[in-house]
Amino acid sequence: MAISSLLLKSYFPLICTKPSLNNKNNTHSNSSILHISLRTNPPHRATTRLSNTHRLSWQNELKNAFQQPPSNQNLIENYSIDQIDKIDDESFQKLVDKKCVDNVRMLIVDAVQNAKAGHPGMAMGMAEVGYYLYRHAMRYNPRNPKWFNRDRFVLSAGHGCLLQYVCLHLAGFESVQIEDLKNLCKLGSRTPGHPENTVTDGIEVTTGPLGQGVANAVGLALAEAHLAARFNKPDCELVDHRVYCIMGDGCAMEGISHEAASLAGHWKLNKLTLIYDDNCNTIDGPTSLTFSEDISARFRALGWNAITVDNIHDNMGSIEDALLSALNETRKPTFIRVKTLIGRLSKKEGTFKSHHGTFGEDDLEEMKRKLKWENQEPFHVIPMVYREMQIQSDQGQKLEREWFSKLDYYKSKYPHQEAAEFEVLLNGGLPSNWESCLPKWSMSDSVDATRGYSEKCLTELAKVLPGLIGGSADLASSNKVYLHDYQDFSVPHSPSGRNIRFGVREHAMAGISNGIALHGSGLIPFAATFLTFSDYMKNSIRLSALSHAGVLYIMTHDSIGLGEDGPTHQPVEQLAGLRAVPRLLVFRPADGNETAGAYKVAIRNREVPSVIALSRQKVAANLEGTSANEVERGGYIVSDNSGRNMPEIILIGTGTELCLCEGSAKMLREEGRKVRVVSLVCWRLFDRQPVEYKEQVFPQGVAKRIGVEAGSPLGWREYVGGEGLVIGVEEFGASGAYLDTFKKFGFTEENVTNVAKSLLEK
Ligand SMILES: Cc1ncc(C[n+]2csc(CCOP(=O)(O)OP(=O)(O)O)c2C)c(N)n1
Ligand SMILES: [Mg+2]
Repeated sequence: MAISSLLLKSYFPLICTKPSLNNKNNTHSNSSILHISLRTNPPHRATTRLSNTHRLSWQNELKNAFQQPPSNQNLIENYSIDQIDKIDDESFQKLVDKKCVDNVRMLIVDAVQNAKAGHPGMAMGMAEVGYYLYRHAMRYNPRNPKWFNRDRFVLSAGHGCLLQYVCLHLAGFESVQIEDLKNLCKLGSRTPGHPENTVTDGIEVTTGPLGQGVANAVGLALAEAHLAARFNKPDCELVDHRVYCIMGDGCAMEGISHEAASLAGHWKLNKLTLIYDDNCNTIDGPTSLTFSEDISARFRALGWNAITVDNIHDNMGSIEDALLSALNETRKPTFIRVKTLIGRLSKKEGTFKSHHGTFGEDDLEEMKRKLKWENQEPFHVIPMVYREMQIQSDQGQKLEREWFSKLDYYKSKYPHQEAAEFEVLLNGGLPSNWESCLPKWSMSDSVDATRGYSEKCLTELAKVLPGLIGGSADLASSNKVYLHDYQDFSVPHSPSGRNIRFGVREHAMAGISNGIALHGSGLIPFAATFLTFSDYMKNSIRLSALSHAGVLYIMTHDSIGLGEDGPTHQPVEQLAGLRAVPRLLVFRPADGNETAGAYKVAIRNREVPSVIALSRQKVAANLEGTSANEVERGGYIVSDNSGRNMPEIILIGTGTELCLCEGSAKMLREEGRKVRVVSLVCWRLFDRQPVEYKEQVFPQGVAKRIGVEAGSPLGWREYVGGEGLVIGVEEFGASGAYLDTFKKFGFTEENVTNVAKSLLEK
């Protein structure tokens, strides 16, 4: 039996009285609603019970619009618009939905025409889906867009953002007014060319680079599954929301979506629903040029529940059936492949020409004629459309209120461990005085690699930070990031586990981590791999910074000092590239204490991602003169024998090369030289210091400076100045024992000393 008929059998009446209206232009009351009832188990489709006032207020609008039966004749049986008052509620609602979708499409067209920019194709093709989600399926409260238990929506095909902006507007989000739709893509507007979570309330994550949103959605769903397992009680489900994500052909082609989908299937994230806009077109032409695999079969093979909706434009109810199937799925994420026509309504319908750009005047007229929209001003909204959307948002507001009562109950019933922890998470995940857990090292402690000191930091942090969760892309033992006191995140066995096994999937790891961070529930994700493979996840790291996702990137094997694995594994240009990413904090700590200091700053800055670059080779636990606290300044004086005078030379190091600078400084000082050593552990933080402080560390009068870092010299000129020298790596490294490799590229105390002497003698 078809899914739809199975579900139709489970219909049951649900009457909801409408709470009071707010500011929208209508005066109707006591309507009942058609929606998916999520509050029954298993979820059902609720039947329509429309009040007379509600019907009356729509009647004229519909009569005018549907003089002729809509092209989709199967919408209602025995069609006669003159008898609209006799049409059953469900059919009536279908006409209402159709009219609302028409309005959505026209707003998209108006916005593009007005801005003379934008991407209407996907937005018009997916208008039914977008409308349906915001009107009938999702739980959200526009009056509190950050309500914890809201459903999360991700538009992985970010170029289609107009669809989301229009839906947010109609649903009553303050962040998108008609004025904002008119300002599409304008500088400073709340409706930028791709959705940005830091600009527009109601946007959960920043999307645009195709495929990223799929990984973000997996991260959001993981966060939900994890928190539900940790906090829900048989008598109180505090964490219970769904994640909806729309992806396009481009997302389907990008590798990151495959990596992320593979994990979602493996993790059985059944509350994740991915809706694929199968419109057979991308920018350059039809997908037949490049894409011929059976994508549903691919998702099925990855462990997903895969459904196809092939006549959405004619039958909006088909998406409802698919969403119900997703709701009833308890072991798999759901993939809904929706066949759509890109640019639906326009003359360019079904072709890649509608992907972006405006419409010709004749096309515009034709579109208006088809929808009986000729007499409407641009950006017209039928008042009852607001009303429709408000039904859903009112429902969301009610659910939110109920959730807060639930939270009160939870706090009274489970006040200790659970409620206290949940409260910490809701407040951002940082309990007071958490920093004091960080280990401290003294000069008598045995040597280790900075990745080893990092492991000790993580072990302690996990005990005090209830939200610390993360893992590695199959290098947990090399990166030393496994939280030994905790289980793996694994469904169904241990979804409360805090070790995430990402497998060899760096790109998805970073995208998923962004989703976890932006779940906004105090989870603090970390993601680890070798520094050289940061390139595989670079765009996601960039998005962490752009979208204020405080992910900790723990990148070990941070230089040619990793030795034997050779040039393929030896990072050279990565530090320079990462330092160039705006906002991103890149730390390269020199010893145990600087490692602890890096964690302190990275974790404290919850809206900024950090890279902590760590060594494989061993260094002192506490190099004399270093300080965990000074790390927040980004650079500081570690040692100096010049007293009140200016030093003759400054040796500047980061990470494992700082001890080379110290060793060399010792040799030079023995020869009577006045030498200063500076640790430049985080360039960006140092750059932000006051001019006086920077002058104190690097006095202009001291032009003889040497930068020592086993990586690309790019960027060092800023610190060593015009007369200074840089000892860096300008090749791809070499396979060999650590000390041999270091020697080959000049990273020895002797070489640093010789270079310093040559500079001093100039
Ligand atoms: C990683 C990435 N590569 C390229 C682009 C540029 N781009 C934007 S939309 C698009 C075509 C996407 O096709 P599809 O997802 O099918 O969207 P549709 O044309 O159907 O709207 C491309 C290549 C991008 N945004 N991200
Ligand atoms: Mg497409």
